[in-house]
Amino acid sequence: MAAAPRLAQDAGSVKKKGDKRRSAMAAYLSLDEHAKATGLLQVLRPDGTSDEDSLPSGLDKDLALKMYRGMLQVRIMDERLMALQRQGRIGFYGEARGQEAAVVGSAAALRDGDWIVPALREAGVGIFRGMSLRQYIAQILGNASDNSKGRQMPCHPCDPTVNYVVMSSCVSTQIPHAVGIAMAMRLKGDIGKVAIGYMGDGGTSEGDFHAAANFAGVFKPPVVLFCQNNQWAISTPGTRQTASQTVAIKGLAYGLESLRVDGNDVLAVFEATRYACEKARRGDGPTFIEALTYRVSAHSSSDDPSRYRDETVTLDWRTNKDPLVRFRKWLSGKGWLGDAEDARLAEELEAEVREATAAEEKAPLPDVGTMVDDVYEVVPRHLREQLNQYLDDRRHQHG
Ligand SMILES: Cc1ncc(C[n+]2csc(CCOP(=O)(O)OP(=O)(O)O)c2C)c(N)n1
Ligand SMILES: [Mg+2]
Repeated sequence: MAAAPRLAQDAGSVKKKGDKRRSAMAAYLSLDEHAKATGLLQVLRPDGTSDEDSLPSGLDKDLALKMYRGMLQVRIMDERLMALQRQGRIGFYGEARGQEAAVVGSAAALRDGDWIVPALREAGVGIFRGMSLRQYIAQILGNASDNSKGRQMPCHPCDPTVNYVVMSSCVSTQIPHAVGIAMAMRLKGDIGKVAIGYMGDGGTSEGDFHAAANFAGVFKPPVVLFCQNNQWAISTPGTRQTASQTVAIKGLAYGLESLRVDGNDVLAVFEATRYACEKARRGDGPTFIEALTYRVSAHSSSDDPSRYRDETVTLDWRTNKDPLVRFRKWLSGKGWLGDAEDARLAEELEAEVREATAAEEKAPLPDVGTMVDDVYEVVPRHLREQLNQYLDDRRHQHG
């Protein structure tokens, strides 16, 4: 898997003769279950060209530019926040660099009211769906505006206004939650919405993934399981992660329709996720999606990948397979994005991150009293006593 990702099954090659108007997705869906889980859906060619009739239906300039903006925002936000970590202004950061197409393509297929159950690299999904940059940065700083009141390590945002659930650091524990949320929605008659549960390739080796996939297969709730296969789980490459032919194929054993898409092709990711979401909304059950991409950055600000992997491979993905470059070429080929507009957009997004950071760095830390909030309906006596003792000690120390 890691060493030699399977080459794209060009959508053109699976079209039948005289079937010119079939989209790449429609052609892909006509494959048998095994072929869908082992092939690779592509809409954009690696050089940023496409066949006009292979494009997602309803894709117009507004939507395409919105997706591009979302991808560029993730890129710029990650660069800026990683720089802040290096300056010692935040404690930890995990980038989604090189994975922006998987992040934003899937986010664009969701609707308001859907539930988003992320892993580490999906903050861009929350932001695309309406979580504010200020809230994301407030959480990273752990200040008083943070919805979690500074209790989580950085990069664990949440936002109830867009149903963006806080991630758990424990890999894959979120997948049963996503399936459970979908089952609960159905039980409550909350129909027409989906829960999407994200994970990495490493996450699919955890027992929780298998328990969740089993529940999804048996009970068929409106859930989409979405794996960003970036071919590394910290220092473990995909080849040591699993002996399965692909990640997607694991879903077949649980009775899940499983699709494998080029995760650096935002339109392929969008099409596959939209298909899975619409199917779930209709009550036709869950889908497992593997988006094949590459982690071109370190695992996190605490990691140095040059110690365990061949960085010439990374450089190839970074320079020749960048999802932003690929989509930008396609947009410019359509005449929808020029160099000047692109530069203006980047400036605007950089200013947004700078301003949000400056504002949130000025905010105070959460009040220490909030430490005992939210766990019990009424704060129990022993916690009140501990808090009071701490406040007394602090008063004595500081006079
Ligand atoms: C249950 C558990 N085991 C190990 C870890 C340490 N850990 C944190 S992230 C990670 C790798 C995750 O890899 P993957 O699922 O591929 O996601 P990626 O980081 O590549 O996006 C590991 C092993 C953990 N957080 N939780
Ligand atoms: Mg991974």
